Amino acid sequence: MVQARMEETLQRLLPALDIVPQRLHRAMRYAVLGGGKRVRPLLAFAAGELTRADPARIEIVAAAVEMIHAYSLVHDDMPCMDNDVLRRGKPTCHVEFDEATALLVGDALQPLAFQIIADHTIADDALTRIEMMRILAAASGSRGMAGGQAIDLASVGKTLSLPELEFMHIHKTGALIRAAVAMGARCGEVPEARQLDRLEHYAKTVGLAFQVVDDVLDSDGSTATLGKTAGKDAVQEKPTYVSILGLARARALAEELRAEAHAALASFGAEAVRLRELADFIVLRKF
Ligand code: GRG
Repeated sequence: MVQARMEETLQRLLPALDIVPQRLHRAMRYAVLGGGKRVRPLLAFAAGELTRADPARIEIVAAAVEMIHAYSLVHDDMPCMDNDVLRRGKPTCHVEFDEATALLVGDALQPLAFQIIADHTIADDALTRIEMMRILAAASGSRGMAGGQAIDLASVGKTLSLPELEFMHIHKTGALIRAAVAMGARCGEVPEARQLDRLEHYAKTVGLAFQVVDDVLDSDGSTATLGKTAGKDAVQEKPTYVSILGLARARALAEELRAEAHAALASFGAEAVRLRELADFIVLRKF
């Protein structure tokens, strides 16, 4: 099972608790281990399965993406951003430790993600390995996740059009999801450009679907089930798919995106079964 394997991999790749500075390492492990759906690792494994990649390679790529994701959640929860106290059913990192430590957790997890990629043979040739680092760096930076977060922070209390909302989410949430698929696929036999295009389309579509469902769950789910504070978007006056479309149309959009994701995989055979299952999971999940 991917989740159990990821837990073991992340345990191994994170600095041990007895290494100085112990408190920072404890906080890094707190932020990464023992929680989360591991959707990005699941996507990396599913894409790697499509290209017959060695799971020992995929787990490294998946761990790198998950470290970037975990850092983004730690920073997002801080008082200067979303100011939340609950994440993955536990107190957020800055609540459990302190703000300076939470900041440092992000500062340290980001380079660790790139270090583990550099330390392991995740593809046959050096150029593909560099390309994978470039994909992760671009997905994380100001024209990817961090840029999407900047737009998100700037849009509080504003009305966004649907294309503007989509632009924000393609960056904030979608970029890292696309990177997980793109990197997972590159761990194996190099896919043809046409196959990569189809995978990219799939990843873009499930990335958006993920966010639409996240908005639906925030509006419709409970804090206990989600493990994070429900109903926050409305309280914080954040534009969401639910605030723009209403709950029923947001749900319908998620279904349309699920169908589009399946269509993007139509030319693949049984090797894409996990990617199809994940498109279903992302749309049908309740947490
Ligand atoms: C701080 C640079 C920086 C970026 C933060 C990801 C993000 C950008 C903010 C998180 C805020 C948020 C609720 C985004 C909506 C979608 C999302 C990424 C949810 C959290 O991801 P999950 O559901 O979390 O995969 P788990 O805990 O399952 O890993």
